[in-house]
Amino acid sequence: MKIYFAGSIRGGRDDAAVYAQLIDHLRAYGRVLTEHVGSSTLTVLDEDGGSDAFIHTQDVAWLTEAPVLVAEVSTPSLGVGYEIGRAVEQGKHVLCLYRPRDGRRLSAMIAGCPDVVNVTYHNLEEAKASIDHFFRTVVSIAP
Ligand code: 6IA
Repeated sequence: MKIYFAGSIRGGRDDAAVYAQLIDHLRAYGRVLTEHVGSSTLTVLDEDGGSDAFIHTQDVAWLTEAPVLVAEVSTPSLGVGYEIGRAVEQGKHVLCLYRPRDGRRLSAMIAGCPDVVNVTYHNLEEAKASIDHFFRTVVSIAP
């Protein structure tokens, strides 16, 4: 199964290490098309990925290929929100993982979307267990 993992890039790289761990866990369920999102060397100003138009075209093609989108949404990102919206419109299975922080709330457009499985987690073990539950009960596949 192809899996699209979404995480902040230009929105900020504070959670890059979390993305890498989640991507690693997702590999038990299929091929993660967007492994670069977890890269420890990728920065908000990175210019090695091609033009913005190329990145957009490629990512939308990958999103269209994948029946599942898993997004880590703790660091707000325009790109991640856009990908979630397009995945919902395409009828994908969508899981959003959010780690609460003082003084912040997840966008109502994600938290209030009935077509998204929204999960709040506090540590990596909880996030991984939520991924397992999502694949078992929503996507109906085992690792
Ligand atoms: O607005 P943001 O940049 O935070 O949006 C992040 C989301 O958009 C991610 O989930 C990615 O799927 C997608 N995205 C944004 N920038 C790139 C990108 N840049 N490459 C691929 N997907 C991207 C070049 C990185 C390259 C040097 C490895």
